[in-house]
Amino acid sequence: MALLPLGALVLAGCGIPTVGNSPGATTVSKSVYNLWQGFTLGALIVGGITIALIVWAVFAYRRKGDNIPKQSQYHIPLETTYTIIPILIVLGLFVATMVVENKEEALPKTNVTIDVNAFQWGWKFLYPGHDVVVVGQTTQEPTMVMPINENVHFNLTSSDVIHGFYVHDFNFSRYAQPGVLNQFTIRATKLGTYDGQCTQLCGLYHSLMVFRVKVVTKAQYAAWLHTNYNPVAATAAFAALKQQTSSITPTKIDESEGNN
Ligand SMILES: [Cu+2]
Repeated sequence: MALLPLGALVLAGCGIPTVGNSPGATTVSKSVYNLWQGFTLGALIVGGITIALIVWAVFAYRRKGDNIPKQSQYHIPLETTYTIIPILIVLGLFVATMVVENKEEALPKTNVTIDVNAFQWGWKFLYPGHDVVVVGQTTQEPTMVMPINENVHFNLTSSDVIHGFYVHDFNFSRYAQPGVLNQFTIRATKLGTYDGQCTQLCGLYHSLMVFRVKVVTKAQYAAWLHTNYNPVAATAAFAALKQQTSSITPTKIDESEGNN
């Protein structure tokens, strides 16, 4: 029984129901999806066995007379079993979660970096080293462009209050907090345009704080950077961001190479 959640995780590759989620468009979104499947199926199996045992006990041991049935308290082997099994299940869930979280938190070295800055009520996407900046707010939602099959390092900050950077198809959400630099790496594996939005109620036009993420090929990405080259706007945007974030001490980047 302890292996149930892990077994479900392993089986997740072959025709397991989606249980309300999808594999998404990144390496990590797929791991999160498989974890979700494992947790849900584990819960269904444990719940199913528990309900079956309750129903069986209700019918098999219903009152059959006035004699008190055989009592079996202090049954050490039984008590040990029903203590150890839940501990093993929790350990299995814990380890599976840790494996996926470590994957999500990994910061492999990469050449592609995007600075994301949230503000009331919009988003700024800056491309360091390329003099490109994309800004959009409320009714003019911005589109962040990123290359496929490439580890993209994100530096997420906020100019004012707490916002949430959330992309549904990435199965990923992270706070954008004033005074904090949140770093993460995303490796997109599917071309397409995905919806993103702020997930922290941040003021009057929170609901309009939406954006798009467009995953393109490497050639398209290079061409896009070239077309959007704007040193004047980018220099001003980088200077403004630097002023806001100068007091933040960034966390160390993992020096190891490797895929996210
Ligand atoms: Cu917001």
